Amino acid sequence: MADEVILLDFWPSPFGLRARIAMAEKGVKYEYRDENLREKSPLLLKSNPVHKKIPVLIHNGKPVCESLIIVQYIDEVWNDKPLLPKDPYERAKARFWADFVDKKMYDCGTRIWKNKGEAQEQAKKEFIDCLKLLEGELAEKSYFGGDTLGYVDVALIPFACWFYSYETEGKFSIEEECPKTMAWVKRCMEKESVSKTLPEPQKVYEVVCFLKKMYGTE
Ligand code: GS8
Repeated sequence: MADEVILLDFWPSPFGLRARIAMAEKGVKYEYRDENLREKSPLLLKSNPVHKKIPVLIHNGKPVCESLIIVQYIDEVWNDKPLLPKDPYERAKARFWADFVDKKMYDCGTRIWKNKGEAQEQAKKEFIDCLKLLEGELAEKSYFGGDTLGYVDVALIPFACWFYSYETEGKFSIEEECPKTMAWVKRCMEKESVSKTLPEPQKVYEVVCFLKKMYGTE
C-alpha cells in the first residue's frame, strides 16, 4: 500500500518550508493542507496537542511534530539522497547549527520587524552576527552539506524568503553585510526543490505587514 503523507502547514512558515523542501529533495508525494492558525483544524489540535503548532507531518496516520525533527524523520524514512552526514561528529555539528538557527537567528530576525528604534538596531546587529557565524561554518563549501544540499541548508534556506521583510523593516542590505550568505542563497535557488517551494518575498512581506497591524507594532 502506498504511503499516506499529509503536511499540516501555513504557507509562509519557515518551519513548514523545511519539511516541504526536504520532501521535494527526496521526491516524496504528499498532501498539503494549509491551516488557518486563528482557527486551527481539529486534526492539527489532535496531532500536536502539546504545542498546537504547524508543521505536522502525518505519515500513515502517525503525527510527527517540530520541523527539525520532521526533517530528520523524512531523512530516515526516505533515505536516498541523505541530508544528514553519516559521520557521528559531522551529524552532531549539523544538528548544532540547525539548532542555532532556531534558538538565535530566528529570534533576531523576528525582533527586527517587531521592534523599532534601539531594540530594532540591536536585533539587526545580532542578526548580522548570526549570519556571519553561519558563514564561518559554510567556509569555502558550496552548501553547508558540502557539495550537496544538506540538513543545515534545509533548516536555513526557508528564511531567505523572509530576508526581504527583515531588510525592508530594518533598512539594511544582507547582500552588503553578508555577501557570502547571499551567494549561498543564490546557489540554493538554482535547485528546483528550493526555488519552486519558497514563496515570493513580497508575499511574505504582506503577511509581516498584516502581523504588525495585528500586534499594533506598525
Ligand atoms: C516552531 C513552529 C511554529 O512556530 C518548529 O516546528 O520548528 N519549533 C517549531 N509554528 C507557528 C507558525 S510559523 O511561525 C505556529 O504554528 N503558530 C501557531 C501558534 O503559535 O498558535
